[in-house]
Amino acid sequence: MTTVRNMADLRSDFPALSGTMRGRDLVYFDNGATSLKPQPVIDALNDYYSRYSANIHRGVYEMSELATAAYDRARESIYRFLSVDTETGEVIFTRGTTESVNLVATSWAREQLGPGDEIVLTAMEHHSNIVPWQQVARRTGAVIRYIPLTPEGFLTDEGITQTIGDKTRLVAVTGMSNVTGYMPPLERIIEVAHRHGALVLVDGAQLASHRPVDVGALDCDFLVFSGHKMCGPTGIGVLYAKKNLLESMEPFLFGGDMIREVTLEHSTWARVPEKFEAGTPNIAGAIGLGAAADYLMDIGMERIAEHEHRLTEYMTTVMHRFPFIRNYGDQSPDRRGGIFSFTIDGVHPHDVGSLLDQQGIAVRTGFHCAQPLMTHFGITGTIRASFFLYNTEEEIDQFARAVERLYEILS
Ligand code: 7TS
Repeated sequence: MTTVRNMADLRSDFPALSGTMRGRDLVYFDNGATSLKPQPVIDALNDYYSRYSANIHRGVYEMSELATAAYDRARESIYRFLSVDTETGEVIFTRGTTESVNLVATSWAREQLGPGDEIVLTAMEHHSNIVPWQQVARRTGAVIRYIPLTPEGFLTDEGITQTIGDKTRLVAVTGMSNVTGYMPPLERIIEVAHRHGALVLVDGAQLASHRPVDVGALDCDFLVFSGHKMCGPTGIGVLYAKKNLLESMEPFLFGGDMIREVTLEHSTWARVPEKFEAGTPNIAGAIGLGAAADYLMDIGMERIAEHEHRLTEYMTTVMHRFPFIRNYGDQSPDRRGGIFSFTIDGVHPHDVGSLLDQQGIAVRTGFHCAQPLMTHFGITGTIRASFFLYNTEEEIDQFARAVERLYEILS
């Protein structure tokens, strides 16, 4: 474990931050899309590829044993990251959030749901937490219901308790909106769902990288997230699930490594988690993700959350000085992650994004894979600045100056 480090010193861990974009010092405000990678993660990948890039679970030689041990250690890092009780919960490595949702949709929902059963979602979900459930509904006859949103894009207790009922079998909800940063009251949703005998899947794609998550305390049945948004590599992610569910579920993919015994006629499955990790997994990705989780835990997720909280408050103060911007999902700070989405009167978000790019500032513009939420707000897109541990108030000042200048040019 490292000693407590000054947040400002952490910037030197991220090689990309000393680079430029369009000839300017990079200001990276697109962490909602993916995060930059710190040197320990790059080193872990490099180490695997240069020293022991053997396959796992099959070698009788040292290099393969090293790779297997590193892969297993990576899973243990995720256990610690999520405070998993391994008696009752398990972590499956997948390609990312999207694949994890599809795994649950295919292996649990398609098998378990029938006509009239209800799947409860919200209209603020990322498409990857809507489209797979639409497919489940189409194939099983299950019905999708949405917890209503307030005009600001929030949930109310009334909406939650009136939408989740005895027909609900699954509630799938984001832990943090990737558009507004709004964090739904997960504890309450889980309590209400469980009271009605329904399971809960939390889309942690934004939450897990920015807030401490304790799956035992939360008591969610499934939690999904991606490595690349939390300082890890692309192509690797996690499905956490309660063990009894995974044991009763059908495998998602079939092939090598997930079997116990194969005959010409039939096959039996390995134990969880191998049952859900068919084929050669993303070994390097898992090792990199384990290093990312260790890195974040060394800094402390609470500290990261506090830092982003300060940045978001500062951003709100600075940006609300401009009468020409409209901020979406502005809310009480305790329900808000490090995301600031806005539009500028009379200006297309893409034009803002392009001019910011010329200043070396990376943001995302558009509908952010959340078209139903855009429809709810009556807009086609926003400009989104999303923060992480390495962002600073100076960068926000620079951003605000750039927004002010471009408004003069574009309006
Ligand atoms: N759920 C949420 C809440 C997300 O923000 C994203 C990605 C996903 C699911 C899908 O994750 P993936 O790793 O499987 O693609 N969100 C974004 C974004 O906001 N900008 O780019 C990707």
